[in-house]
Amino acid sequence: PFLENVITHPDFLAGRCDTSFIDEHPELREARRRQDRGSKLLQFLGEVVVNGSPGVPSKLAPSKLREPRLPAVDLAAAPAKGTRDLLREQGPEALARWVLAQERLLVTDTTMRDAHQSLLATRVRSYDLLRVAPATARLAPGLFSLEAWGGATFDVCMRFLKEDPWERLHRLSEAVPNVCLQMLLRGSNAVGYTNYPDNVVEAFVATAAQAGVDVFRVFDALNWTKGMAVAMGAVRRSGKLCEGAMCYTGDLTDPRRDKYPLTYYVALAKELERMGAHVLGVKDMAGLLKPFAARKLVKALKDELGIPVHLHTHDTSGYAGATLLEAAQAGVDIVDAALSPLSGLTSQPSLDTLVAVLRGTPWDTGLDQGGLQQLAAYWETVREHYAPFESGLRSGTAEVYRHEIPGGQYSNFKPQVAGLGLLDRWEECKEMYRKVNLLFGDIVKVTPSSKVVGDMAMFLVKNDLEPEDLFRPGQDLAFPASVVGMFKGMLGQPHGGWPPALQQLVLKGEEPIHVRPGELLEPADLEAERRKASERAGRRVSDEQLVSWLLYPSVWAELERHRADYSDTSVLPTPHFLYGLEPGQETSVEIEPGKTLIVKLVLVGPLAKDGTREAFFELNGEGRNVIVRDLS
Ligand code: 3PY
Ligand code: ZN
Repeated sequence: PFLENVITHPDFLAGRCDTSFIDEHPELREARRRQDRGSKLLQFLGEVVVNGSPGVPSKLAPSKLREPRLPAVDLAAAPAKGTRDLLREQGPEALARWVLAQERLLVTDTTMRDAHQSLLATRVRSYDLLRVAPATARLAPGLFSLEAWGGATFDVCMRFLKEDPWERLHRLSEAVPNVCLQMLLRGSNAVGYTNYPDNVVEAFVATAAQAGVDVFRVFDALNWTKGMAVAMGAVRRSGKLCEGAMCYTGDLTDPRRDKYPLTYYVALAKELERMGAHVLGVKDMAGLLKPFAARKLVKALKDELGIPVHLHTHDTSGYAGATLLEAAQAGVDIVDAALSPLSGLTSQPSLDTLVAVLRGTPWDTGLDQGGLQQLAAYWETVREHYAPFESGLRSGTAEVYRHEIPGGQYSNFKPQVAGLGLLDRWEECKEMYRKVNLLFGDIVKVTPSSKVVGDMAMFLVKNDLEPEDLFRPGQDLAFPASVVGMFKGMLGQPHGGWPPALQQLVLKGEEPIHVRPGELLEPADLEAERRKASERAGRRVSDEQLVSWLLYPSVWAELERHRADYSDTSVLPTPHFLYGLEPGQETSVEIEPGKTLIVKLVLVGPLAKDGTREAFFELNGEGRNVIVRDLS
């Protein structure tokens, strides 16, 4: 079987005749493991049927879920050329010049990243993304980019979805050859919640660029440009497009909120341009940029910059559509939007609506309404599969201007609050988030600084404290570790510095740092780390796996264990991955192209004395049973 495995491997078929890929794919030697995939998947399904899927708050009946209808497109026909072709052929500067030369408004579709991060706790699986990706390439080739990677997806992919984010990226990259794939990169925090050594950030960027990311939107959680330099430099060296993003907070229409005036943003934008950004991103992560503020901001930026401006906002207020229109009229080059079934509320405004609204105007996007509609129909059904992850927010609300919680955090903050048993104090938690922001000196709140504000808010509510109680003599509080780290300077420096009294209180005499945390962190010893990860995995790990290990060692190790126990469960259709099967229900699982398993759950046996149950399946018509410990 080894030889057969080797000569049928895609790398071999693609003409790779050096044998190094054999070392990179030790599974070739594991004929028995491969043959076992069916049993492993049955074991997984049996466990989901008996105990539910970990991290899924409630169970839907999989037989009641509709099958998403894929757009009818001819996949044999090559997709029309797009921005990705331009980037590959002419490089990032040419792409940026091309953007500036477009009269139409260009659009980034965020459905595959921020939209589901903001509405469905980042839970959309590769299965659902990849099925529609080839149709997306053909129905919307005129998009500027598809935001499909980074942000919270990297972590959630491994931690909850038990899939490899790198595989997601490779397969998206294959499926969408024509439209730039965009990712969100948290500067020195990469796709994590803490500063990493510079060489880890550099390795991450180089690996992501090679695996298929074309546009890197780089930001810093405190708008501290020093914290962005390493990541931006790495992106530029990779030959991909560097979007340096500044985060928007405060309110440019309110003269009393004067900490972040127009001059602050213009200076920041010019600094990012000087640092080598090919495009300036305006990242309005909470949806605070009111329409008339957008007009003012975009106009000033277009007057002052020589690079394109790309606006990202959230529709939590319900008015983000107006913000996009004002921005378009003020000359913004690119805006973010999401296909309608995953738009609105804490997500981006509706892409299909934007296209319809601009039809026939000078900003006409040129995107095909019918094609977008077909894609939207698919996503409408997919969203139903993830109903337990909905945040419960039902309408746009001006409350966002008060609490300022980022859209991408909202759908996570609520489950965190629930996890602490504070859901009945949800209103108080949102209000405390606001108070903590003011306590911290009115800071930029975006991952990870937003998480710190959330942690502190939950800490105060849980302990029945108000911000002013912190300064009561005799209080000796153990602040959350994330709060201590941020006040120590481990996420960089905020505009205007930290409030000194609070900083002293939190640090309890410890000295804060003022340099870039990356200057103090020892570079990671990449080869020693590779050896450690390889030992864990029982094989030599690739560069990609090494990066996963460097960023999330225990989460990655747990994913490896999951794969060893259950094989690659990302092949399971979402209703079955999340909710199992019902007795009598049958499904087909394509475990690799052209190889399909037919799985039927026959019944689940009674609870045995040893606390287990037997689940009876049919696998390709043959009876199979698995034993599952009942955890209830
Ligand atoms: C992220 O960092 O994941 C965000 O979406 C920030 O807005
Ligand atoms: Zn966002």
